[in-house]
Amino acid sequence: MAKKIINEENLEKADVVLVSAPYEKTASSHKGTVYGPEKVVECLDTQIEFFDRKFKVEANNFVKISHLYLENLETLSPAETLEEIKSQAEKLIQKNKFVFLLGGEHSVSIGVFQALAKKYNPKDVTILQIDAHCDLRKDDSDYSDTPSDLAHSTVMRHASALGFPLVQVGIRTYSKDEYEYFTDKKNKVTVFEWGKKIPETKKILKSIKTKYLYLTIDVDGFDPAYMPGTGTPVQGGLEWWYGLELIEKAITKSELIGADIVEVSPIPESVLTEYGAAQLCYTIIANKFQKKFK
Ligand SMILES: [Mn+2]
Repeated sequence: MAKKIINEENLEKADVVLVSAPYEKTASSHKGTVYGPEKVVECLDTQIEFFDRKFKVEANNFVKISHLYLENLETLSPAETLEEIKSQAEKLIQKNKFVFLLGGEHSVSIGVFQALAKKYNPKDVTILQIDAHCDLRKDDSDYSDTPSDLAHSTVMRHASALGFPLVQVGIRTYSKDEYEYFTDKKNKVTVFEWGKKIPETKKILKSIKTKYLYLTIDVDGFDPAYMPGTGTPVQGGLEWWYGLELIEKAITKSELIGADIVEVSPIPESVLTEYGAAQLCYTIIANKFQKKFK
């Protein structure tokens, strides 16, 4: 049998569990993020090179990676979906598995945030978010006729309410309410906006002050040239190597306790987005588990 990146069938034996959450109930417009996880997993299975250029090893020889596909999420309500993700993540986290969530729309991350908040004090965990959007809305009443406080544009407001300090990178659009929220110091949100000038990575790293780190990557945080397949693209995002450098350095600075990649919405003309997401996923795992490479 040929080797695979997803190389461990038994979740109990895994170091990392990729959790596929194909869900997009509250997305601003149905753009196909429900197909994101299976395309990313397909790329991991068939496209991504095993050999890691930084560490000069085949990371999948050292790290056991399993896959858990959450079925039927589209038949559940938003609240039921988050409950399902939370309870699955909680079980894995209790068994000391590294949960790597693949979305789906960004709201799926809320379930993992809630699960992490049971094991860790949120004050000790910075959530580093790569995203074009703050996702700090209280609800989506300004653009939806059926408002929900579980919409993908509210995900980081939930994280903030749980007590996690937030560092947001790549931000280039926000509402008045979001602006008021993140400029209020007591909310512990540090925003690095993207524009003509971009901050040095060391400035971003300096704003991560906790022992632990969680990474949430909305692929629209990257420039659409690298990640074109996403529901709400915005011009002028993170350059690929900049993003990788930031991620690698952040993992070196604080202990990474979980990660997600969300809002992959595959488009027929290009596999760049799912390929990029799969490469990020494998690279993050390699950096996280680099001590095993001996
Ligand atoms: Mn976004």
